[in-house]
Amino acid sequence: MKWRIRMQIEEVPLAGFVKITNKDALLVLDMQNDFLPGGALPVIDGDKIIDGINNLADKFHQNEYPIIFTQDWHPKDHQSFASAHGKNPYDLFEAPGIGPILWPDHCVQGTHGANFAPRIQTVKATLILRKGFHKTIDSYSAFLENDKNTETGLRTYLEAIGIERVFVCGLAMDYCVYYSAIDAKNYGFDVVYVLDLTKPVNSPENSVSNALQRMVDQKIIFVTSDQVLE
Ligand code: VGL
Ligand code: ZN
Repeated sequence: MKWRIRMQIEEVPLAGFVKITNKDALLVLDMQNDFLPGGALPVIDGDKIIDGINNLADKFHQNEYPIIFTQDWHPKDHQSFASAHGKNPYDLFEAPGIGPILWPDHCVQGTHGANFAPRIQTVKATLILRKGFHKTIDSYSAFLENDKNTETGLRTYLEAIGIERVFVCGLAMDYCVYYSAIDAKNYGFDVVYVLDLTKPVNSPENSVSNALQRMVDQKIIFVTSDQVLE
């Protein structure tokens, strides 16, 4: 049998202390009711990172550095939903702009599940960016939709306000946070992935180790939130 050693969370190399400057922005992915325990697409322990994200956001907010919150924002018949294909949530499925798995109906525009978790302090946001609103294209990344062609505008926004480095956190570790980190790096930003302020979906098998390995390969920097200094 062919196998390879896969990256585990405990094996990710941490960079040590990093000091934030006015060239930094904080990007918080999809801290919405549907991604928390009890929601439609629950991420285990997703609620455990709320306080840490609020504290990290404080460090940016106190210095008037930009904070971007994203909001997954699907039409009710979105093609990433298993229900749109007569299939089961988490079934493997590949189509242009959709996949590698199908999701439960989640973050439908205007529903409670799409609202931000009550305790997450979006009041500190300088920008709230919605994504995933094209019916036939999913958007894991805050920068680029899954057709790998349609930009959200975040890249241009960050460039326009002089940002050179992006700190990423939120939900989920192996989807929206991961794809946002990769795209930010591809667009020429330095990326700091805040490892303790994210939790994974963990499906399909190895989604976490594959994501971590690729980010390490792409020279994305990893820290824990206690290593982020004002
Ligand atoms: C996400 C799956 C589907 C995420 C969004 O926020 O990571 N994952 N939609
Ligand atoms: Zn979604």
